[in-house]
Amino acid sequence: MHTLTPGWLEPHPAPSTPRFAVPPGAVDAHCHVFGPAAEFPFAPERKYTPGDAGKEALFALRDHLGFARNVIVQATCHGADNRALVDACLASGGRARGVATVRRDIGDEQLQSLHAAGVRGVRFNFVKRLVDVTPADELLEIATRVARLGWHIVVYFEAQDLPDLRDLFAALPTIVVVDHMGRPDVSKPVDGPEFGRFLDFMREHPNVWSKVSCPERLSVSGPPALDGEPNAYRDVVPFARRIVESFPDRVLWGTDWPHPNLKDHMPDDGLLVDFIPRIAPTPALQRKLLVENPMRLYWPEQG
Ligand code: 0GY
Repeated sequence: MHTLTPGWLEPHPAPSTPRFAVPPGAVDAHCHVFGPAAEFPFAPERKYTPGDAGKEALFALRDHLGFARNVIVQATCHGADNRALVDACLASGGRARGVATVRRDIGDEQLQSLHAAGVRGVRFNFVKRLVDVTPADELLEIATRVARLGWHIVVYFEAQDLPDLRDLFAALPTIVVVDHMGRPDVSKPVDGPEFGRFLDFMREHPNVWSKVSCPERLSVSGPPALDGEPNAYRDVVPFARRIVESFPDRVLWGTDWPHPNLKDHMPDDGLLVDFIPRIAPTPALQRKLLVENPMRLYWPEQG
């Protein structure tokens, strides 16, 4: 039995039914599975130890919130051991695709078998509290190999690190999907230089997409998505909405269930879904964000 990271918060036990009905075929394009550890042990090099959050609970949440599909993203607590992710994708009956973590020593046959399971991308994580640094030449080598499979790269970094990383990102030969808007400091102005740098980066690189996810992680002022709050995380809205309206064909949305490493509160996932029409205010934008864009990236054969 693992000892959980002190202060670890479990996902909301009874998420509300969203008031916002997601369009038919909607995709939750950012979520995770953790373990169960007895079957899929966590990686020795992990920086945190979560509670189990397995595929059954994820698929039950998908159905409760009204989503049709999931994109399951490998979390750092499982390192480059993608077994829990693969197991969940295979168990989903084609309703989940995956984003894996791989190292440069992975064989071509292993890559093929990840593809067969439904993996369509690899995640490079640059958040220092989550991972040790991987050298840029290793990342470029991996990106070149997975590009041949038609995969893309998902990158997770914090806003202040973009200037150091942008040359590497610009060299990636694939679509590049940025997690959680590049983690802007939402206490700064939406028209200020830091967020402007991110918008410029997207403008200059048509292969860069953004997940407009995780207001619960980015919000400074709240209020939290709890107790029926209809106006949660209002400081994040202008940032996400700006990206959705500027780049409507390059945005994705996800719950981030089971919300690793939150310290303050665990959001009601139903209220997180109610956040969507505030950042994508028209049915056309909602369809792009929740259906057309993720289908193009993860289920292109069904387009
Ligand atoms: C997220 C965010 C976090 C964790 C991970 O792979 C991970 O461990 O992504 C975080 O702690 O900010 O996207 O789930």
